[in-house]
Amino acid sequence: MNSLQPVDLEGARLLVLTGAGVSAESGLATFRDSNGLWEQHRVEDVASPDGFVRDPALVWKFYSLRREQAKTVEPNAGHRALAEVEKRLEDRFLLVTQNVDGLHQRAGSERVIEIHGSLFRTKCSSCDLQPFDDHATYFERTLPTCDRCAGRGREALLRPDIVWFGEMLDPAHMQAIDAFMRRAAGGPFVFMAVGTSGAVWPAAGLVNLARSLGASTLLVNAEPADNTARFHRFVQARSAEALPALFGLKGVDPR
Ligand code: BV8
Repeated sequence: MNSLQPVDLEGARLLVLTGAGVSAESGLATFRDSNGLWEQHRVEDVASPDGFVRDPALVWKFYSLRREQAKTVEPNAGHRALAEVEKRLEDRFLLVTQNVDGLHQRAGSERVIEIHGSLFRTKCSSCDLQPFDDHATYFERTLPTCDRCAGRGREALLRPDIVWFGEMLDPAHMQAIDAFMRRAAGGPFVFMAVGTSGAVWPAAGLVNLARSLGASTLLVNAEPADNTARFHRFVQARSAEALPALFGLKGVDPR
């Protein structure tokens, strides 16, 4: 059913999983669309620990370019609709995003779990230095190093605080998602995925856990995703148009 009739959220808990398609409406490239990020770079070269060891300057250039781009764009009506519905549902709402661009937070979302990390946070590639907010860009060959390691006589590069392929997601994030879903299982529970190709695990498997806990599941995407069949309802639409309508939000600035 492709209609944009509002989702029944009466007394429900709602978990929304977002992907690059939500930020695409703000002008940021997705990963797997034509002309997407992975057309310009091989995943293993710029989004894997081995790629960072092989060519850290290339990886820092890739993420520095994305830091610069993300700073030039604004949240769109899809981001704002999600911030709006969070205000209505409060602790009955959780936003889990694969996006690292910070646009959800800039739109006002607070109950956000960034399961793939954040573009604007940097950490040490070697020690357990507390990751820190960092909007700097690193295009030169001289790359940032960890002062804490230097104080111990070791040289260690700083790296983006991003979950790369082959790296575990933060167990605390997965536990928080699991706890939210199990609390939701006792009553009306809606799981919505928006703007994601369902290609990357374990994010792509969250719909299965939600279904096993009785959720009604809805996919909102510009085209069918790899896991469309796992959703009770698929709305083929652009997220910035669909989300305000599905949440029954009149007057959310359509910009
Ligand atoms: C893990 C970094 C356990 C952030 C990302 C070998 C070894 C280890 C693991 C694996 C392995 N082989 C496979 C795996 C699992 C692997 C995986 O899933 N691989 C896939 C490719 C098969 N997963 C992992 O490695 C994960 N870790 O499994 O650890 C482990 C550990 C050690 C050893 C063994 C196991 C880590 C996954 C996280 C990877 N990091 N990115 C960054 O650089 O940004 S993933 C990357 O893809 C992004 O985070 C992105 O968010 C994510 C998903 O992509 P999407 O968001 O869905 O974007 P995409 O372009 O694909 O789709 C956009 C969709 O939007 C499209 O469908 C389009 O139609 C739609 N759209 C476009 N415009 C709009 C729209 N929809 C609506 N409106 C619009 N306007």
